[in-house]
Amino acid sequence: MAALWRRARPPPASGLCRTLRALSGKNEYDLLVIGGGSGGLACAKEAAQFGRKVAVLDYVEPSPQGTAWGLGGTCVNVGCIPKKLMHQAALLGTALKDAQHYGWNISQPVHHTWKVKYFNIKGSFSDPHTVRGLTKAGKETVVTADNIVIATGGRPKYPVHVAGALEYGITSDDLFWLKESPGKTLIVGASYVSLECAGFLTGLGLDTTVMMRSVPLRGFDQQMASLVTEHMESYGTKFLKRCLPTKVEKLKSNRLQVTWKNADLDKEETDSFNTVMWAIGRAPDTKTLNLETVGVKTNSETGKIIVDASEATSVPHIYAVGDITEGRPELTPTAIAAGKLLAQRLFGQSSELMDYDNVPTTVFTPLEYGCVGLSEEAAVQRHGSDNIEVYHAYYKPLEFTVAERDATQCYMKMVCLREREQRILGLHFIGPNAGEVIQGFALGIKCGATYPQMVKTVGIHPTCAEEVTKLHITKRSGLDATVTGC
Ligand code: FAD
Ligand code: NA7
Repeated sequence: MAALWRRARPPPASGLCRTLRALSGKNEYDLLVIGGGSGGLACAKEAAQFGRKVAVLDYVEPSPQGTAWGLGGTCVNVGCIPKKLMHQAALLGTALKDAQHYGWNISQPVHHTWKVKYFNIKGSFSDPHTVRGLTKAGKETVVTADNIVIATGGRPKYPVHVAGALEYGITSDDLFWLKESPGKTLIVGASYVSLECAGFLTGLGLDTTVMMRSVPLRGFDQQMASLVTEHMESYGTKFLKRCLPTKVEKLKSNRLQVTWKNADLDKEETDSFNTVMWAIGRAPDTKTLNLETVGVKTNSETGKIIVDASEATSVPHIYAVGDITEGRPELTPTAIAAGKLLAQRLFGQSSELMDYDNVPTTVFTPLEYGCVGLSEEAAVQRHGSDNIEVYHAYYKPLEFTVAERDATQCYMKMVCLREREQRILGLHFIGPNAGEVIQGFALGIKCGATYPQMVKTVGIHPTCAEEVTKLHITKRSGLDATVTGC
C-alpha cells in the first residue's frame, strides 16, 4: 500500500521541474540570477531589456544579532547608501560648528539624535541548470534556466578565536539598523568600512575607538592612509595600534568589557564599551550555494568564485559578478557595470568586457580620501622608483580659512611615469568632496591623460580640485609642497 501511494504521489517540485525539462528539453528561464544586490539586479534588468525571461532569487540571512532587510543587497541596505547618509549627518555637525565662524548664531549645545527608518528564496544548486530555493517560511521553489548568474556578495566576518565575539559583537550589517545610539563604541579592524563608521560615529559626538593590528587601509596608498588616520585622531577618534582583541565579556552594567593584547607593550589591556563592532573584512557565503555539486570552482583560501575576463565560471552557462568573485574590486559600480555588460554579451550580441583598470573610489572618512589608478607603492613596484615622478601639494580649502579649520592633512599627489609623455598612473586626493573631485579626473586618466595635459587643463577657481591642475612640485625635488596664495 505504501509503495502504491509513493508511486501515485506527484514527484517533488524539483523532480517535477527536471521531469518537465527532460520532456520539453527546455528550461523555464533564459536567465536566473542568484542574489538581488547591485550586480545581480543590474544584470537581471539589462537581460529583461532584451526581452528575455529572467528570474531573480534574493534572500537575506539575518545577521547573528538578528538584523535582516529586503531586496537590494548590501549597498542600499547596509553599505554605501546608509553609510553616506550617516557621513553626511556627521559632516552637518561640523558644518554647524563652521557656521558660527561665518556669523550664524546657533544656540549651544547641539546634540545628535539617533534616527532610524525601517524599510525584506535562498538559492542552492541542485544541478547545473536548476536552483532550488527556500523561502523564509521554508517553502521550496525550483527554478531552471539556460544561464545562471551568481551575485550573492559577501557578509562581514567574525573573529573565530575571540571569546564572546559572536555573542556580543555587531557588524556593519547591524550598525545602520540600530534603534538606539551605539554609545561608546569600539570598532575592530582598519578597513575602509571600519574607518568610515568610526568617522561618522565620532562626528555624531560618540566616544569612538578603532583597534588595528597592523596598517590602516591595507591595499590603499599608505602615505594617504596615514594622513586619513592622522586627521581622524585630531578629529577625536581614538586608535589602539598594534592591538589584537582576545575576549569580550558582558558586565553586570550591560557594558561590554574587551580584553586585548598590546603588541608594543607586550601586555594585556582592557576597557569597557557600549558597542563592539567587527570590521575585519567580508567573506563570501558560497557554502550554501552547493557549488561543488555543479563543479563551480572557488579559491580555497578566500572562498570566492574564480571567473575569467568574461565573468564565466568553470561551468559553461554559469557566471558570477560582484563581491562574490575572486580578484575584483568590492564596489557597487563595478558590480553593476559587470552585471550589465554580462547581460549584453549573453543576449545583446555584444562582446564588450568589463574593464577593471583605473576604477576610482573614495573612502568617506571625515576628511574624504579619493583615488584612481595605482598607489605610489604599486607604481614603484611595477615600474621602479627611477621611472616614476610624484607631483604633490599640501593645500588649504578656502572654506577652512574663515572656519579656522586645520588643513594639515589636505594633500594630493599625482603619480606619473617619468618618461617624456609622463602618463598619469594614479591620482590621490584628501579633502572635502574627494569623491566629486576624483570622479571627473578619472575620465581623463581612463583616457590615458598625461602630466602635460593635466597642467594645460584650466582650473575652476576657487576650488580644491583646481590644485590638481597646478601640481608642479616633485617629491624627488624635496621642495616644500605647501600651496601658497592664488
Ligand atoms: P550584494 O549587494 O551584497 O548582494 C548580494 C545579495 O545576494 C544579497 O541581498 C544577499 O542577501 C543575497 N544572497 C546571498 N546568498 C544568497 C542565496 N544563496 N540565495 C539568494 N540570495 C542570496 N561600495 C561602493 O562602491 N561605495 C561605497 O561607498 C561602499 N560603501 C560600503 C559600505 C559598507 C559598510 C559595506 C559593507 C560595503 C560598501 N560598499 C561600497 C561595497 C558594496 O556595497 C558592494 O561592493 C556591493 O553591494 C556588491 O554587490 P553584489 O551584487 O556583489 O552583492
Ligand atoms: P579588508 O580590506 O579585508 O580589511 C580587513 C581589516 O581587518 C584589516 O585592517 C585587517 O588587518 C583587519 N583584520 C582582519 N582580521 C582581523 C582579526 N582577526 N583581528 C583584528 N583585525 C583583523 O576589509 P573590508 O572587507 O572592509 O574591505 C573589503 C574590500 O574593500 C577590500 O578587498 C578592498 O578591495 C576594499 P590587516 O591589514 O590584515 O592586518
